[in-house]
Amino acid sequence: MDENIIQEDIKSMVREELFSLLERYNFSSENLESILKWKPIVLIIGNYSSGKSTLVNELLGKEIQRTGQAPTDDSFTIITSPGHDENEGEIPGPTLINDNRYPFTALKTYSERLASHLRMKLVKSRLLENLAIIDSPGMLDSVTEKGRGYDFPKVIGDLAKLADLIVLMFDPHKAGTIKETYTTIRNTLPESTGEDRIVFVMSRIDECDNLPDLVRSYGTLCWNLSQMTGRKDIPRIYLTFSVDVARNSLFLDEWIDERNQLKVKMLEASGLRLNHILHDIEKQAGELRLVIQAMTNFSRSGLQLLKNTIKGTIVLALSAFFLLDIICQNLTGLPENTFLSSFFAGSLKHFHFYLPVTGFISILLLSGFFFAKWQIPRYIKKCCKNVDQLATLKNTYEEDSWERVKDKVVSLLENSDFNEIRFPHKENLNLIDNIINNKLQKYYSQLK
Ligand SMILES: Nc1nc2c(ncn2[C@@H]2O[C@H](COP(=O)(O)OP(=O)(O)OP(=O)(O)O)[C@@H](O)[C@H]2O)c(=O)[nH]1
Ligand SMILES: [Mg+2]
Repeated sequence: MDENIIQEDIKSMVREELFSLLERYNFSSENLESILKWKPIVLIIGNYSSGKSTLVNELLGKEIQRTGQAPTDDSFTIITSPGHDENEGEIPGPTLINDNRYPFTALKTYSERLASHLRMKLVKSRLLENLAIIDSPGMLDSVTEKGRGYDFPKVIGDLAKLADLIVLMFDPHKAGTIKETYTTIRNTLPESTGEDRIVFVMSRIDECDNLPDLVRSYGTLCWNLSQMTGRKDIPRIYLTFSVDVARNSLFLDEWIDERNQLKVKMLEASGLRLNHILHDIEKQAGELRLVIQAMTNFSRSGLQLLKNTIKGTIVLALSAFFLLDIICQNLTGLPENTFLSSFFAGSLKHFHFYLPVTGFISILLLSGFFFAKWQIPRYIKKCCKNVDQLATLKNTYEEDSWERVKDKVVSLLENSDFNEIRFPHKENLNLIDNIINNKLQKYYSQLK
């Protein structure tokens, strides 16, 4: 089936079925909405002067980005083609983050400094009709958040969530030793994207004087990467150089093809879009499911508590019905004839019901009051304290997801009352199970 049709189908399923569930359980739908609403994205990040902008220009066959030795560009530039009714030109950051047509509104939460270091360039190019490329400021060693004026790794993380492919560039001079690169690889990327969406590149290899020099740089990068990612295997690292600016070197012929393979990989990123969307939906739906499951367990035990209370109340109320007048008679001498003695004597009158019925109703009222004012708040408090007991976790993936969402469950519980216990969470659990087990699987099978 055509990928656009599948994407439209997924979009309407998510908007019609998943968003209302997300909202019900206090999840934001902004992340999913962002990836659903726009085109595929390739994000290029890496050391300053590693050749990011050179690669962009080469890919597009035009000098779109400024290049140069030393940190040249400290802005995020989103490059894509103009829409049907638009012209080539530039959209400044402040406009971009306020325009709902684009998936960058989440960047509003950062300081104005980011908006002034963000722009979109609209460039007519067939390659960009269904693709956007983000060129980013080079990663540096010495800056702090204060220096940049915004939380750089966090912005990279937010853009990485949107991106279908992330090209992470190094150069032989600084093979994985830059501090911001370290933070990004160690912390930011694992939280924002899957390993399969990252492409590692060592560019400017023509600057290695000879093959042993290249091997040393490659080895250093591999070692640094293994320290940063904690992975035991070495991911594929594209060894490339820009033919246009490369120095002449004898050994380059061997690697000339890698640049083309890298470019093809970047241009094919749009093909990864559906997989990315499905993966994000699955992750979000999985987290939502854990919350609904916890609320279902909360509801089930709460209803069990209600049942037990009702049972106890009925026993107590019946005891009060039959025994209250007997107790009163023993204590005060009144009434002269109790309900039971009149019943067995066959002289039952309506006034014999007064005390029993009063006792019965009083117990019902007291019990209702006790349940609402004491038992329910105590039960909710206990659930908040032992929130882990509400989870039903099948594997380590779910255990990790639970850690991310359990605060959400606590906050739902803290704001809950008896209505939350009676709410049919089980029905929502069936809905989310249907989305995860049937609908998403159907879409995955259409991709194959
Ligand atoms: N020899 C050689 N020089 C390159 C290569 N790629 C880029 N350069 C040069 O390296 C310098 C930095 O390239 P840029 O493309 O500006 O690097 P960047 O990663 O965008 O840098 P920032 O925007 O500052 O982070 C420029 O002078 C490029 O001409 C290459 O493969 N070989
Ligand atoms: Mg640049």
